[in-house]
Amino acid sequence: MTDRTPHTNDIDPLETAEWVDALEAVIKNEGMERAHYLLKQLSDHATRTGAQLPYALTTPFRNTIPVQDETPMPGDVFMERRIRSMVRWNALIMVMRANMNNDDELGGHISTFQSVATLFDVGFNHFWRATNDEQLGDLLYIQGHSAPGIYSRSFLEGRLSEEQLDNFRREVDGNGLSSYPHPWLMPDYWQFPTVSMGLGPIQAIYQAHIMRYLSARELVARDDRKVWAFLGDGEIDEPESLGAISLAGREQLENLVFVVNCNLQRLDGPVRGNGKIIQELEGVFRGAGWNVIKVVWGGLWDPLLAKDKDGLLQRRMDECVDGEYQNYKANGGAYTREHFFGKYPELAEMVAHLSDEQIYKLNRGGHDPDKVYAAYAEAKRTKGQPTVILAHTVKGYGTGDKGEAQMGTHSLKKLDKETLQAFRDKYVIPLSDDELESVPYYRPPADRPEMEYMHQKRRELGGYLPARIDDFEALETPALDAFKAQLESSGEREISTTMAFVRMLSNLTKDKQIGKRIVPIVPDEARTFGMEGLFRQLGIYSSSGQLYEPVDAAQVMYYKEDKKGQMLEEGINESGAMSAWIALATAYSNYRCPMIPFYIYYSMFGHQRIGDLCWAAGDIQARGFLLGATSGRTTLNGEGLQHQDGHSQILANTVPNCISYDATFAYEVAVIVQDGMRRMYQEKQAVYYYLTLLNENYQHPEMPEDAAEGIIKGMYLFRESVGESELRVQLLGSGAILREVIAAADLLKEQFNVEADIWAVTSFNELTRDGQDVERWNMLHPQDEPRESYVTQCLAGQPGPVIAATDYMKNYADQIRGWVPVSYRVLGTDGFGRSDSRQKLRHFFEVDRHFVALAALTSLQEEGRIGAEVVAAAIQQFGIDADKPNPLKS
Ligand SMILES: Cc1ncc(C[n+]2csc(CCOP(=O)(O)OP(=O)(O)O)c2C)c(N)n1
Ligand SMILES: [Mg+2]
Repeated sequence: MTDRTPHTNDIDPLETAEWVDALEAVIKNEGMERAHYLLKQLSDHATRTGAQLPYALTTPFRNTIPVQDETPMPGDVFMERRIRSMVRWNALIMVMRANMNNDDELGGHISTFQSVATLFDVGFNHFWRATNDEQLGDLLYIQGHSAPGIYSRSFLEGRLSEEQLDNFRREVDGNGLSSYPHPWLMPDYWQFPTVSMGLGPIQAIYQAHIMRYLSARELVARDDRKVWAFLGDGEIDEPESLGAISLAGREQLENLVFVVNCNLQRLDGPVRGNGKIIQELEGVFRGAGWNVIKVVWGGLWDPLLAKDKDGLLQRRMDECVDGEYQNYKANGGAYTREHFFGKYPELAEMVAHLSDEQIYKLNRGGHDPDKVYAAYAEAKRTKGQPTVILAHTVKGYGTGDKGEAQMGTHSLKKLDKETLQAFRDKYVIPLSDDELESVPYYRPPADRPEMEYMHQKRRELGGYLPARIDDFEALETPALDAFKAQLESSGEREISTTMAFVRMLSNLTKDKQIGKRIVPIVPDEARTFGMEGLFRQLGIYSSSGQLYEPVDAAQVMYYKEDKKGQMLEEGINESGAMSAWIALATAYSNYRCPMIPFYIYYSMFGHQRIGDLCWAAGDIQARGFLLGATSGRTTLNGEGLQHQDGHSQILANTVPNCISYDATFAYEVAVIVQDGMRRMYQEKQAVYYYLTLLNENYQHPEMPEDAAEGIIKGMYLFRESVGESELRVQLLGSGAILREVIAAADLLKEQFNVEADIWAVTSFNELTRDGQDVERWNMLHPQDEPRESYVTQCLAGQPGPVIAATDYMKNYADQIRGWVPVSYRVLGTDGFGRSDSRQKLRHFFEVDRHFVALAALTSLQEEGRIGAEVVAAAIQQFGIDADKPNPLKS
């Protein structure tokens, strides 16, 4: 198909034709490869002579795979169409039923699945293997709001009942179906939470990356398993969708396939009304090194394109913008004849023999199973590159003039009677008009050929999908004495909890049972945390090994990249590192190979920066450790407002199955990590851990006897007062501020004759969860002996008021107020951080030893144990400016 269209800027059309003819002759006689070579030579030559070549990352708006190269679909097209029609039907009906005859406003989506149905169907029938005892299956990231269609297929397969379909979005009473893919709610079914737009694509990329990592380390066999991710074209605007595609290109992740459902619309309107999303994405993905397969036109266009000798039809296809393409589908055949073909008389002539109906039916590639099959087959064959399939579809396909390509189609929840009838007719569902009154599902008897065909296809592919493996073989995790070094005093040596942790981690990698399963992950901060020793010890995973001699090769701890590297260095990319962590933290399910990932990062760039991934990690039942290093608003001293974290603990507690701790001493870190491994990998509890680490160096005492249980529960008596004084207080502290609390206790004793018991609180969050649980139980069991929260158990009967101080917002410690049996006063670091010394910052935020002591004296004054003048004197003595501004407002 030579483009002989006269271009206005063509000063010598004859010469142009000669060049084009010459190229055609080469293609015909010597093949495409030779043509490529010659063009490359011409291009190189032109560049050498200084010519500015036109820059083209995109190809014309048509299918990448020429008709003659399409791999033919092996199945029974008619059978598959009937199956697909039934899937479409039940998907529509379940959403309609969820929104009929009730005021529950349950929602659901019709139009998305109707646009993507063929793309799923071809995959389910021909490509996607399930996991079973013999094989690990392909991994599917399903476009979240197309879930009704996936349920619908499972219903036809007999995996879901009619009652379950009726319970779509009715989950509370059990036996319901979740609105979107949520492994937490359907642990045997959904594998990946995708509905928060953008999280599916980035997780899929890192899943494919981790798949390669695990096989490079010989933990899981490398086979031709693939990760398939379905995305909306609107979803592509999320930074997470495109932000990591260059990694996939660079790492040559041939085990990754993106399918972008380009129905040209998002929720409010067109994705690119004034442009072409498919063309834009072609350029973007090609630039990132992907194999791009455009599936733009269906087979009904093939005869027309074959007739397009002068390229005019192609030109028309190229010049139309997406807003116009939406119009053609919304307004039908006559409109398309007039506005699309009618622009050029030659094109109008070309379709003169077609009826309006036939013009309307000229289909888009994503609705043509043959074109889709050819694209999938090509993706499956592709080596050395990830593949993106850009499939042109129609949003609300089949829903008539109420839904198809309409602006508001995303929110369509029901069809009127006539439209439903038309939908039934279009898809030949054997239900009468009368039967339609009850908006019924349709499932033929099991012995019908369609049913047998569908089961047969899945048998060939190893079982049904989606399916998630919930169980795994428990690991033998180390006992506490494996961490002997951390349980002992550090003596004179001053270290940080980060250093203590890194030492533990290093030792864990040498553990005979679980060493190889440990994966340290960093986003370009290993040196910050003193982890550079691990570079050499473990090697940094790199699919290409190390192709250069590192500049520090002569040093002991040189920067060692290695094909079998154990450590993951993901660069300045917290979302990517977190996605890698999630893939490893769910390897127990997706690879049947439990891994123990430790992702360590600047705590401020964790829950705050990538909170939605942390939330998804809860949903997906990730098991592993997140380490928020350089934490504490006043403990990370120099860095300032954007770095000083005084709230990640609060954010961590928003994830229901995230267990969070703010440790002070090395032995606490050891107890928490040891117990975490036991709970997650031995007891198989569906939780993950968040632990804050500090960069302040100090001496660490030996673990007090019997402290372990309290460390895990959230608090333990660190030091009991032994003095005789009548004036007594209970001091609570966590993280670095526990040390200020200890200093305050000494101050109180020496200068004010106040005795203090000191409680180390490792987790106000865990204490709160326990307290709330107990309170709830008591409310529901009024006639039973009330239970007592752990906080109350610890503090009841202890003399004096209670004062807590942490390096976090006051809310953090304040949460336990309800279970503190006496007066309770809380200090914390509300407000924006800033750079200065720790001492100055702790004074500024009012959490240093002086403020702790002042708070204790104030509480004693309130109880009438000391006079106001004692407190006033203390303020003066501590050099506190009583009129200093509130740090919250400074
Ligand atoms: C992060 C995020 N923002 C917003 C939404 C709400 N939302 C759900 S679907 C949708 C439109 C999706 O359009 P597209 O990706 O093109 O999918 P289509 O339905 O067209 O296939 C929006 C905005 C969401 N789920 N997640
Ligand atoms: Mg869309």
